[in-house]
Amino acid sequence: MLTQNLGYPRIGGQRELKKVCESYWAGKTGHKNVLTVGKTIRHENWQIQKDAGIDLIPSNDFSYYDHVLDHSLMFGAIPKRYNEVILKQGNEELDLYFAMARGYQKDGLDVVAMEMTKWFDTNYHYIVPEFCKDQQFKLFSTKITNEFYEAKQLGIITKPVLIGPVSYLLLGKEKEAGFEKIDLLKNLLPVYSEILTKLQDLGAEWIQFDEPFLLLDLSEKEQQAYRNTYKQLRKEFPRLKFVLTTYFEKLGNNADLATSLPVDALHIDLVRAPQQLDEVLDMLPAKTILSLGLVDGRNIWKNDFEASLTIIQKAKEKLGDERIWIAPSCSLIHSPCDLKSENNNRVLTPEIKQWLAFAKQKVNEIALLKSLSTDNPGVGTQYKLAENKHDNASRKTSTLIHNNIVKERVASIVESDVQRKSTFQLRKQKQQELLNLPLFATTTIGSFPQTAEVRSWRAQLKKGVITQAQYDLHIAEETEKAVKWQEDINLDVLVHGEFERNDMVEYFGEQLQGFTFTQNGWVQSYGSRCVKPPIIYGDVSRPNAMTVKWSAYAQSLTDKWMKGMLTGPVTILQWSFVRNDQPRSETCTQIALAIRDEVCDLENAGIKIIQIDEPAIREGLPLRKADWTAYLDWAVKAFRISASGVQDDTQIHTHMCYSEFNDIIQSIADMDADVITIETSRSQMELLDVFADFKYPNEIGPGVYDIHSPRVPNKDEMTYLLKKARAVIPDTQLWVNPDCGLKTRGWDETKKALIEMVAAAKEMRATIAEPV
Ligand code: THG
Ligand code: ZN
Repeated sequence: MLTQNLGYPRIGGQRELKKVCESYWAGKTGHKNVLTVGKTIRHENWQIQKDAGIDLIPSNDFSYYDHVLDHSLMFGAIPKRYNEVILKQGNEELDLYFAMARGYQKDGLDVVAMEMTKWFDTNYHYIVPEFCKDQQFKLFSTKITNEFYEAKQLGIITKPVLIGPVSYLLLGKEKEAGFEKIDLLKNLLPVYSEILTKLQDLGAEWIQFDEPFLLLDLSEKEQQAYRNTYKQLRKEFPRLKFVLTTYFEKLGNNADLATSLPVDALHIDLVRAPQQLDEVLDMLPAKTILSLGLVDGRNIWKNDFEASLTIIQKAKEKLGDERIWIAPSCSLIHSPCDLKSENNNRVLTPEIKQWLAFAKQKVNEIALLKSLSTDNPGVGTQYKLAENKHDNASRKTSTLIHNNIVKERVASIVESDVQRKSTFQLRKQKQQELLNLPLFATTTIGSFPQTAEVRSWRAQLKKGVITQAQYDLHIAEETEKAVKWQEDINLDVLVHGEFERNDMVEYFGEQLQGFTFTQNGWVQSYGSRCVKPPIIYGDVSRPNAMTVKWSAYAQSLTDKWMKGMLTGPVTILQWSFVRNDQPRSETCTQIALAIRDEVCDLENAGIKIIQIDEPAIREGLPLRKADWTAYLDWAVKAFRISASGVQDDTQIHTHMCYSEFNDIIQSIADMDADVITIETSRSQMELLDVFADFKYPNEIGPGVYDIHSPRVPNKDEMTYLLKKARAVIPDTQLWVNPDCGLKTRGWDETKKALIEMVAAAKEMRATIAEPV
């Protein structure tokens, strides 16, 4: 029996990689420094895993920005627009790499970044490979062999990790018509062969091929691609050993396919899909090793050793000790680094802390499970088992977790709690009477720039350098400035700016019962950007109003309408570490009730426009279509519970910022928000067609400019987009707003852009007054 890990967090225990990269991008440090920090992190990670006793330690799981982008660079899949970046004197491979990730604006060049999108149903984002019709591949970056060699010099024979050829292609995007990306396999496979040859020559024994697409619905052609690919690689490399890794779902109807591929080991996710064990055990070919993904790579709960040992025992009986591996369910990049960094008992209490395991603890769990599976585990090991039983039992019986009032409230939800009092048509009339907004009403999505100064107040408050009262005063002044400025430029519906908030989920987590949070539990979201997901450990309730104070204060500063800003239940769920002792739908409903109370409190405080953001509703969609309906049912219901406590004349907004609505438009309509604002500018309003074709009945604010770039759009660009919008959606349904919140932007560009946006809306209104 061996243990393996599939990937280790690469941001560094103190986010060293983030810090050095951002400092490099700001021109404050040299590229050598970035490479040095990277090397230090790799060495530390390997050492941690070696010390824990992991047998197969991964390499090439490290990345300076994103591992999918690493592969594009490795295969030379570099879009032509970066040619000039490559040629610029003094540019390193790292500069090209970052240019692909982030765009390149210097030396008189202006090259846009590659697209970024969600990694399956996680909060990790990858850089989408771009393929053209005659796409060629050739070995470009040798990072994978360098890192293998680097570890070998430290005395560790690692298991290099590659995204499998089929998944790599399926992750990409066809940038022109006339071909199918999967047809590029024949061009791509020779580069895999070249890499495998080099790795074999350097002494690699095992190669990990990540093939997460084996968990999705596959076409006949894609299935055939799998068969051909692994048949060919097997034939070319009879001596190398392959482990094929699948994660995030059950193999389901691809189990036949996956178990028939000629590999030496197959990894399956038994945390997400424990039910697949029996089936896979039955189907596995006679010599194939089964890697049991038992330790949850996507959550922070301690493993339940007893339960895991039962599974291991079962697999052992069927396959024998030699054909069993123990592993995390997926790569640990979705886990925070080290629980030991949590040393503030007031932030994370010792009682809760004993229930948790972060990446460093998880690799130890994997090694311990192996020791416990031997026939005669030592006394020390047995003690660890007892300790684990105790910790898990203490979680099950803790008084912190259960709140009967919450459970009863969930149980007593009735149909009327899930529905607004009247139909949208009636609500629209009443809202129009009360709000009296113009056509093409202007608003923003909620956040204004989180400047270094605003962040520094929060840091000073945490350190005790300033008092709560001083902090509140700063926030009040910043809010007042933002409100006055919005009045000055004549926006119709104002926002308070969210200066008091860190992250849109963390802020609510900190104020809800049943949630706790960490000081240093960072997880990579994209590139150098990280998030610190709250931990939902118990029944969720809202002891006090969370946002009323700042919203009511902002409303008191103006005669215009102030929009209240909340994060929706599905997004709070999706971006937190969620308890695993009850269905996610149950936890989501509890959050929905808490948000519903907040919505009602805002209304009572005179806030008549309330936005409930749900940017993550699509990301939570199950990977298999067959599971969509069940998810959408409870997710939409949760939103409706949160939104339905108000009077007809209170206007509920929602916001989403992912570009694919085609497949869930019915569910979006079922959410029944009075207004939805969405990201559309980058697709030049094409996205609106879905709403038009569907005859979406409620109001829509299609984003008229992209907030992800510092570039300031002008009025004409925005009227152009608005005219495109009015061609498919009636004027009476349209709002005018940016694509998303403005917290990552600077004030200067924000002000200029919004002034242009208001001018565009005015121009649109003027065209209505004209006789046709
Ligand atoms: N919050 C959470 N998840 C998210 C987003 C979010 N997932 C999708 C999308 N937005 C990802 N985008 C970002 C954008 C910015 C940051 C993180 C994810 C970010 N993080 C700070 C950093 O790394 O410097 C963290 C510092 C802080 O929290 O103050 O800027 O908005 N949960
Ligand atoms: Zn958004």
